[in-house]
Amino acid sequence: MALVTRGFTGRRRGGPVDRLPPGQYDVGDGFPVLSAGPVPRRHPDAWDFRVRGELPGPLRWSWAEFRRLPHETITVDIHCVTSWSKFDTTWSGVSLDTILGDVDTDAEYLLAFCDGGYTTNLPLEDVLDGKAWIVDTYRGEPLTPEHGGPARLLVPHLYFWKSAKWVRGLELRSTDQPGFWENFGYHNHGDPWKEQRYAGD
Ligand SMILES: Nc1nc2c(c(=O)[nH]1)N[C@H]1C(S)=C(S)[C@@H](COP(=O)(O)O)O[C@H]1N2
Ligand SMILES: [Mo]
Repeated sequence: MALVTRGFTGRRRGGPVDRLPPGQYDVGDGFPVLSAGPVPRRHPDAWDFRVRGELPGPLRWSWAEFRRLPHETITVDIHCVTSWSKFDTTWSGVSLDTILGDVDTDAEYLLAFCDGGYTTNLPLEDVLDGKAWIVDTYRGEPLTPEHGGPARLLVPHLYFWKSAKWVRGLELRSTDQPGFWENFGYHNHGDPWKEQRYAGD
């Protein structure tokens, strides 16, 4: 990608300043690693992805089955609550519209669960209609363990703590249950454009 066009390629907004939510800075080419604990290392053969909770029966995909689901390539800006933002990150993965497309549910929320025990909660309306993916590829390469490989959730319109690394599944719920950081005082929703960093913001 040509560096000279950097910042002028935003689809939603015109220039780099307009792409930076309040209180954020552009981290540039760096890609910080932020994890609350050790990096779980799981071989894809021992990985599966599950949808459980409020649906007629649980769903499960092995790694091979997951890899065969239709993948999309997404280029998005990401925003960490610790104030770095990174423009034009390119991922490939399966839309949650695909994962949840045939699910008959009255649930309005989900709790993503992960290897290592991390969780994060989201309203379904924040993950449907092209807003969230389970990604297994970053810049054309398999997602590294540090950044959540074999697969992570990607919800780029919310602070990056909602993009759960090492994700193993989604629990569909009729009630909202705060996840790991949400229980530690971070905002329940986490919209960077509204600066929803901490509970009460
Ligand atoms: N499982 C898990 N997912 C996680 C985290 C974590 O500690 N564990 N940290 C979150 C936070 S706070 C951020 S900013 C991003 C960091 O992703 P990165 O390490 O790929 O930059 O992952 C999010 N997903
Ligand atoms: Mo974060």
